[in-house]
Amino acid sequence: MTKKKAVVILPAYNEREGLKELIPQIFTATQDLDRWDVQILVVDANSPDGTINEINTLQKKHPGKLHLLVETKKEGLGRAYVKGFKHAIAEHNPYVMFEMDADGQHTASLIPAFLEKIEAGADFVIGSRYIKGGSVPDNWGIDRKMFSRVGSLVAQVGFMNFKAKDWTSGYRCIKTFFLKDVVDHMHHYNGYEFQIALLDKAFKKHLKIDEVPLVFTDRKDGVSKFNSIAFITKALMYILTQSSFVRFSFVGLSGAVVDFGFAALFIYLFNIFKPTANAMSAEIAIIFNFLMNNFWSFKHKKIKNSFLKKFLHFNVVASGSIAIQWVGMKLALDAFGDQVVPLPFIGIHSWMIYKVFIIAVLVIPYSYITYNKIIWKTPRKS
Ligand SMILES: Nc1nc2c(ncn2[C@@H]2O[C@H](COP(=O)(O)OP(=O)(O)OP(=O)(O)O)[C@@H](O)[C@H]2O)c(=O)[nH]1
Ligand SMILES: [Mg+2]
Repeated sequence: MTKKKAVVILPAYNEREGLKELIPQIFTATQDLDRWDVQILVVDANSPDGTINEINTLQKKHPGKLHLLVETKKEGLGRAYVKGFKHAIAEHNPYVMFEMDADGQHTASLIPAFLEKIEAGADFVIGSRYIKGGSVPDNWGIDRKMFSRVGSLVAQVGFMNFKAKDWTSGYRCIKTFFLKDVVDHMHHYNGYEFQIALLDKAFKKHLKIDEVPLVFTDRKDGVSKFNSIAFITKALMYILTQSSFVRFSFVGLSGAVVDFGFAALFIYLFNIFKPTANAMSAEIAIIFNFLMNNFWSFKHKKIKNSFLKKFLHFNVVASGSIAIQWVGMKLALDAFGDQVVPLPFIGIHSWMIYKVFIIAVLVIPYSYITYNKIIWKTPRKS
C-alpha cells in the first residue's frame, strides 16, 4: 500500500539541543505507521547556535526524510510557517502538515493520535490543552495559567465560537489542500497571532475541526521567543477586525443608530404617527442589518440564492429579539423594580441599564447564533 505523506514543520530559532532530541523521537514515534510516511522540515531562522550543522549530521542518519530550510533572518513564527508550508507544498506535496514547536514542549508520541483523527475525517486537528486529558505544566505560576486560560476564552468569546477549545495551541495537523488555499493570504500575520488567524480561516472555509488532548510540558533547553505584549495586541487586532461576531455586534449598534435616526426623522420632520414611525424605522434598520451582515460580517457565507426567503427569515429572527427584550424587561422590572438615579442633567432609569444588559447578554448572542444556524448556515461539505 502506498503511504500518505505527512511533513512535520518545525520552526526553530536557537533550538539545537531541543531538535537533537526531538527529531529522533518523531521518527521513532512514527516508524511503525503503515499508512503514513512522516518526514520533517526544519525552518531555521539562521540560528547562530550551530543548528544547521546539527541538522546536517542528523540528515545523514535519516536520508531523504529530514529537510532543512534556512531563512535569511528571524522574521517571526507566522513568517516561518508560511515559508515552510510553501516549501513543503513545492518540494514534497504532502497530504497533511504538522505545526510543532522545536523545543520539546510538544511530545512526538502524540503524532499517531492526530493522524487517526485525520483518517476519521478531520481536516484540521488541534493538540488541545483545554479538553479532558490535556493540561499546561504544573510548575506554571497561577499568573501564567490564568493568562493562558483567559487568552483562550477571549478568543472563544471574540469569535463567539466554542467549538475549538484551544485557539492558540501551536501543535496541529492540517490537510494541505486548505494550506494551499490560504497560504497566500497569511503574509500579514508574522508572529504568534498567525495561529489564531489560521484557525479562524479554517472555520470560515468550513473545515472539519477536531482536537486531541495535549499535555503541554515545559521547555527543557533554550529560551522562549514568545512576546506576550506583541501577541496580545496583534491577536486583539485580528479579532476586532476579522471576527464575524465583532462585525455583527458593530452592525447591530449601527442598526440601532439607523433605527433612532429614522424614527426621529419621520416623527419630527414628517409628523408621522409615532408608532408607525417606529415600525417603519425598525424595518429600515432590519434591512440595513441584513445587507451589512450579508456583505460584510458573514461575507464568507454570502447568500447566493433564495435571497428573499432568507430576508423573511431574518425578519422572523429579528422579531424574536424584540420578544426577548419584552420578556427580559418585564422580568427585570418585576424582580428589581423601576427606579431613577437622578443625575445633574438627566436621570438614569433602571430600564436603561436592564436594556443594555439584555441586549449584550441575550439579544446579541441569540441573534448571532440563530443567524449562523438559519440564515448564514455553514454549507455541508461534500
Ligand atoms: N524560524 C523561526 N522560529 C521561531 C521564531 N519564533 C519562534 N520560533 C520557534 O517557534 C517555536 C515556538 O516558540 P517558543 O519560544 O517555544 O514559544 P512558546 O512555546 O509559546 O514559549 P515557551 O513556553 O516559553 O517555550 C520554537 O520552536 C521557536 O524556536 C521565528 O521568528 N522564526
Ligand atoms: Mg516553546
